[in-house]
Amino acid sequence: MLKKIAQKLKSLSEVTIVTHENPDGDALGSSFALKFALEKLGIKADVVLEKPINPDFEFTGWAPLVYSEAINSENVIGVDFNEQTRTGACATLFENAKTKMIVDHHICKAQTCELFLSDHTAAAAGELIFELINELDVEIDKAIATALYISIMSDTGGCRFGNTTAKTHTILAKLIDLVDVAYVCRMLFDITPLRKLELSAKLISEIEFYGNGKIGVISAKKLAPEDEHHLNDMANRALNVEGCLIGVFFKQRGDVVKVSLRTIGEIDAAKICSMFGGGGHKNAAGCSIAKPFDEAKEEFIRELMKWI
Ligand SMILES: [Mn+2]
Repeated sequence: MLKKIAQKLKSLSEVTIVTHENPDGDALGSSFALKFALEKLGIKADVVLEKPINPDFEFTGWAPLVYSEAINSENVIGVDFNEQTRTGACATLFENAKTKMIVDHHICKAQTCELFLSDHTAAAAGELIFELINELDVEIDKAIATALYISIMSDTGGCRFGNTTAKTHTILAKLIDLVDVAYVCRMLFDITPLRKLELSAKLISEIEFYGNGKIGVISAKKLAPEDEHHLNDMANRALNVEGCLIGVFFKQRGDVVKVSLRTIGEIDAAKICSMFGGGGHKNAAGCSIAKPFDEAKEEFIRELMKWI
C-alpha cells in the first residue's frame, strides 16, 4: 500500500495534508516531514490544521495553514488518524477531495478510503512517513529528519514507551546525525510555559484515587479554552504515582467531556475507550462522552474498576 500511495503522490501537482485535532508531536512532525519531502519533488504541499499551531511547537518554525472554507483541495492525505471525524473541521476538506489517502498507526475499525494504510505496529505515524519518503526516493535533509525525529520521539516518549521497537531505533539512527538532538529534546520534553506548570500543579494537587490507588484521576471541570493545550499529558501525570496502573484525565470541552486514558501493561485503553465511542492505542486512548461532567466521570470510572 505504501508503494501505491507513493505512486499516487508522485503523479500529483498539489496535495493537502491534514491530521487529527489537537495535533501532538507525531501528528505535526509526520505531516511536516511529508510536506518537506513532497516539496523536494516539486509538489505543492500544505499542512492544514483546524486551529493555529500549539505554542509548544513554535520552536520548530513550522507554518501550517489554518482551516477556512476558502481552502479547497482535490487531493488530501490524512496522517496520524484513520477516522475522518478525528480531523475536526478539516473533515470537510477530506470529504470534498477527489483523491483521499491515509497513513496512520492507530487501531483501525474500518478502511475509510481506497489508498489507506493503518499499521498499528508502527510506534509513530512518523515511522510510516519515513518509509513513504524512502519510497518517494527523496533524500532526507535536516528539515525532514528533524520533523521525523520529533514525531517518533513524541509518540514513544523518547523511546521509553512499550511501542518502541528495534525498527524505531533503526529509523532514528538514520536521522540522528542531521538533528540537533540536545536542543530538540530540551524543547520537546523539558521546557514548559509557566502557565502550564501552575495549571498542572493545581490539577495534580486535586488528584483522586480509586481501586486502592490503582486508578488515578485528574479532572478539569472548568477550563479556559486558551489553557486547554497545556494539558495534553495530564493522564500520564497520574501514572507517575507509585502503584497507579490507570491514569485518566477528564476535561470539559463545550458540551462534551473529553477523556484521555493511559494504562500500564495489559489494561487495554483502546478497548475501554471504544466502549464510549473512542479509540487509540493499547496503552493510550481517548473518547468523548456527551453527558454532564460528574455523570460522565462516574460512568467511566465504573468501567475502569472492572479492569483492575
Ligand atoms: Mn501518532
